[in-house]
Amino acid sequence: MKNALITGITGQDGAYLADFLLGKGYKVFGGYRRLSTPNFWRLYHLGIHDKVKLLPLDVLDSHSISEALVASAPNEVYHLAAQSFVGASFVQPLYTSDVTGFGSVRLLDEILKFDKKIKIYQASSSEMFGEDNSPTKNETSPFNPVSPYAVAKLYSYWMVRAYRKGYGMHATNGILFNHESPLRGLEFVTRKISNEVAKISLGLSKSLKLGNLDAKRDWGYAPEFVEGMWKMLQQKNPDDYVLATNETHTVREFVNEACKIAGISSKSIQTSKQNLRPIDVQYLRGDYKKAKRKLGWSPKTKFKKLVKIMVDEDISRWERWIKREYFPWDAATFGHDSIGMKKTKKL
Ligand code: NDP
Ligand code: GDR
Repeated sequence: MKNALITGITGQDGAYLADFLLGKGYKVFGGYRRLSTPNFWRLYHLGIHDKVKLLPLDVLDSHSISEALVASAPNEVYHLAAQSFVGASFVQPLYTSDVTGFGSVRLLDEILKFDKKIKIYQASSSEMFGEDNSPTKNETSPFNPVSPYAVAKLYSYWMVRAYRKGYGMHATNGILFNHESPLRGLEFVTRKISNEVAKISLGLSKSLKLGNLDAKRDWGYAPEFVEGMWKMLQQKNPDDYVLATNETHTVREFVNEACKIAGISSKSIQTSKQNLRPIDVQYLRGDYKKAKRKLGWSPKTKFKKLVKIMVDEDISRWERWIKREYFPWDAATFGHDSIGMKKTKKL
């Protein structure tokens, strides 16, 4: 039996990857950072909270990383932990550099000291390509990062390559384009849309305020992308791979499709300057030919199906909430301004 350590197991990808690896017979250890209120809803949602071994691991703290390595003795480490929200990286550039940039090096260095044969996956990002006019991006496309998040990710990307070449470590960069799901965090645009459109359709909200509606993204389905991460670490040699769908759509198209599915008018969608970034990547579309050729990986869920999965699930959750059903889910504790919330009894 193989052991896997996932940093950032409480996030979208961490939860899906844990589920996938359990299905492959792995013993799964998950690093989480201590919060005042634990954030395990995704693991409960997938029914795997008691199947994974949770270990305190904050990438700002090398000691906690080395303790987690000793406790898990991993064959494979999936490094997913990050300050992953591009918008927040403009407000917290130093913190983002520390967590998303230096955090990876703390991990690489502890692995080098502990056992350099451990295979490592680094969660690199399409955001690293930044502003560039080429129609699609692959593993050889130039990087031109424009956000503090992307700069921090690019630093980690190069450090992974330096440790790979310098110390012969099996360290791989997965350059993943946006991938979404009903487990996506509420601040990211797809889930913000699916959640609010679901509420509007049930009379629980009146409007949705967004930012740049013209931005284009290559959106895939997260459970398929975590399988790609695993495939990368099953290769004899480490390398870098793009995972994407090779389709691109505007935020506006996502809104329109979501409204159509929920049966509401897209007139209730507004834009607000508050949701604009100082600079935004306008266009992203990935070329996953290398992953297809070498890993046998291809995306199955495309744009319309993805939007439907997300909107249907958020409508179903809010319907259950209206019926006073309690289950693990983020949105119920997120906004307190909905009409439905006022109906709840005070504790
Ligand atoms: P999430 O934001 O859902 O998850 C991020 C995880 O990192 C959470 O578990 C979070 O914990 C954890 N984390 C944050 N700070 C620390 C810290 N200081 N120490 C330890 N853990 C920490 O991201 P995703 O699951 O969507 O993405 C996974 C990774 O892939 C990230 O690195 C992201 O940047 C990258 N990526 C994501 C893409 C996507 O489209 N989803 C595309 C390309 C790259 P907590 O729950 O406590 O906040
Ligand atoms: P992104 O995802 O920045 O691509 O990073 P996000 O969903 O935040 O934004 C996508 C695009 O939508 C535009 N947008 C808005 N975004 C948010 N969050 N909220 C809004 O109200 C809104 N209105 C318009 C954004 O400006 C942007 O153009 C994600 C993260 O998962 C990263 O960790 C990952 O590396 C990249 O995807 C690939």
